[in-house]
Amino acid sequence: MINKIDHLGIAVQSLDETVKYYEEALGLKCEHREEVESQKVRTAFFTVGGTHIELLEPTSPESPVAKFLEKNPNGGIHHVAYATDDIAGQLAQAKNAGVKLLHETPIPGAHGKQVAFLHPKSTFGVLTEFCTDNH
Ligand code: CMX
Repeated sequence: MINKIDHLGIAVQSLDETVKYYEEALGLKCEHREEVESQKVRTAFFTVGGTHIELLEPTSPESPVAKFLEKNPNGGIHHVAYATDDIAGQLAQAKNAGVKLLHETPIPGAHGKQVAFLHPKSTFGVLTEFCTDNH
């Protein structure tokens, strides 16, 4: 079962510049920064209600986010992440429905969460993440 939208991932060219915008223009507070080695990104998190905004800056040209920014140089919404207590069950349900999985089993993400992605070509254009519900 999906419990809630955990976060929206937003690709950015500069974490520092974008954090400044979220803090100064929107009045939100950056609560957490973390580099996620496995995904080659630096992240910054904000909380809005029970949901988070995750800013993503690539740390390498091989990062999936670097490729996204090549195509979308202004940045933008990169993925929607759903919190669940059962990633394996959600992946199985999606696979049975004919969706292409990017991960057959979860991998480590930010905040010590396990994460797994569905290919945007089989989710009507939205890169979709399942993540554990522990934050
Ligand atoms: N949202 C929607 N569509 C996207 C997309 C995104 N974020 N990223 C790529 N696409 C589209 C491209 O525009 C392209 O479409 P066209 O063929 O119409 O041009 C197509 O997907 C490309 O597909 P591909 O060649 O199979 O894949 P890419 O090499 O471009 O990589 C993807 C795309 C989604 C497979 C890759 O980014 C990936 O594996 N992502 C999962 C992991 C991830 O994104 N990690 C970063 C965040 C980690 C975190 O939150 O900590």
